[in-house]
Amino acid sequence: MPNVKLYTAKLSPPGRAVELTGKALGLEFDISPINLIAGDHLKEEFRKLNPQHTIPLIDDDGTIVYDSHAIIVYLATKYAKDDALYPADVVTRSKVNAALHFDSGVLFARLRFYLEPILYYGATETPQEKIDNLYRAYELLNDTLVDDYIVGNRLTLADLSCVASIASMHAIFPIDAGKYPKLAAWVERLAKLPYYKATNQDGAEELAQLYRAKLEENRAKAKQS
Ligand SMILES: N[C@@H](CCC(=O)N[C@@H](CS)C(=O)NCC(=O)O)C(=O)O
Repeated sequence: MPNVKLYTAKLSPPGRAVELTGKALGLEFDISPINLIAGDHLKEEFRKLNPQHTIPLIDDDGTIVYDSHAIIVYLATKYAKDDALYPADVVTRSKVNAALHFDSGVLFARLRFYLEPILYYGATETPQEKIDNLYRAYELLNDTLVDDYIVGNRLTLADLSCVASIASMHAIFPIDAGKYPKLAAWVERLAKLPYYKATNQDGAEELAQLYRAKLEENRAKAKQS
């Protein structure tokens, strides 16, 4: 089986969700690094693969799939040895799907709308509402966590997707375990995965460092002008 080609960046939470899924499935990727700050994703060659110019994207022997949630479902459906990560039972699967949409529409969306103005458009301040929305997202996930994992008591795609966004949020706005105890315990549980640090934690910290450096740079530029 040829390795799946993955266009991604360590900084990218959805990119890390795909890498985490690869590790959980025992899949190797041929990684094609995309530098978002340098605009690699806006080049014609990449736009031909994904007109929406987002990473991650996979090329599986000519089959192109983009959007991390679509990718991880594709990989688990095509390559998993069993249905543990993406349970076949229709009710359980609907719960996993709900969490994937929650990541897409709430967790990653709120993080993205917070970070993008600073990373790409020179913003020096953030409206308080955007920060409040990140904390509300913590609360929503904390309240969702009634078991050890997002769906029941075993790891599924739901966890791998959400933890990529949450780790990035946590590296910028640390999760207060007193306020969000179930969320903090869930992050600690996932952090025990043998591949977690290299595949998720390091990239989340790198993203937080870039965010801090950009904020400082934007503020210095604004002072000069
Ligand atoms: N829903 C998409 C979001 C992907 C996304 O927005 N990726 C960001 C990097 S973290 C990106 O490629 N941004 C560049 C752009 O939108 O032009 C997914 O889950 O893959």
